[in-house]
Amino acid sequence: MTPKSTIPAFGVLALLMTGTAAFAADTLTVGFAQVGSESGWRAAETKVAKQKAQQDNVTLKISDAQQKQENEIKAVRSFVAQGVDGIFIAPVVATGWDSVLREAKDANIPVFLLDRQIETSDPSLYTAAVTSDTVLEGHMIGDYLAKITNNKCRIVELQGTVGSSPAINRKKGFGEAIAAHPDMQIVRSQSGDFTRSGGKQVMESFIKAENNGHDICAVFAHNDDMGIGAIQAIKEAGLKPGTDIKVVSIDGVPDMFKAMADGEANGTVELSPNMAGPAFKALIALKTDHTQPQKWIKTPSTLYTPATAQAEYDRRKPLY
Ligand code: GZL
Repeated sequence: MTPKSTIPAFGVLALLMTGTAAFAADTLTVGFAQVGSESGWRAAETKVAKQKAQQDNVTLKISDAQQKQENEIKAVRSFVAQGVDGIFIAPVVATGWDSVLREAKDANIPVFLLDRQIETSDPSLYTAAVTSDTVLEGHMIGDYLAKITNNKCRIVELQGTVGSSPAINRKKGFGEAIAAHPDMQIVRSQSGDFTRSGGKQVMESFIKAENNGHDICAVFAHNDDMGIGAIQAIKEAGLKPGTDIKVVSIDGVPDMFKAMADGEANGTVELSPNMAGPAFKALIALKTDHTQPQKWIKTPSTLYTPATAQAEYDRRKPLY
């Protein structure tokens, strides 16, 4: 393991030439403990991370935890043992990170959180989090559903992974938005674990429990993949998604734009898959001139509706 204080050979050349310690980005190695490949958005995040690493000349090592925290923790320990220059974690759940983050800190390896937050007693255990405002996302899609249903709707909710920050926060934001409207209520809520199959299975159970879906006004899915699974369940029940049952969700993956263009869904809030890009930039700045990044590097959240769906689908498809 290279002691963190040494400057790699290439860096020495840079030092001689410029007289200041410089880390050429191609000397950086980053370990990325990725959640898994549970959704189209997650796959896009991984794809973009590889593209950004190439652009920034960073050596990127990605581990797929298959949505298990113990696998992510093992991966972080392995990255520490390898003496990487930085560690990215997309924390599958929000709790249980302090101990392994302390090991990274003791090894003087900066940690960046990507797309999800953690609950910790010591925020110094990570350098920065690159995420969207997931409470705002829930609020935005809740306000939009109120608008398209004239503030009256019996809603079923497909929650994301239990204990994950986006599931906790999107539920909070959506609940705050509909609390303003007494005739809008969530009548059933269950986790579909951010997957299409999970969304479909849970939606099938909701439809059975709600008069074969005739008593459901809308489904709010914490991500597009569960929303797409719900669309399949609604169709198999002989109902029209987008009209008999409104479909709103979050992520902005191409298949959700396609569903909106086909009249089978009603709205989504886009989540940028580019979380690694800002993290690479912040890590390089930290390594080259000790610039401390903001603790929260926030990515934007944008509402999209059927009005622009086809054009947005055409624009996004190549990225995914
Ligand atoms: C949200 C991100 C979520 C996506 C899902 O920031 O963590 O995880 O919304 C993914 O598609 O599973």
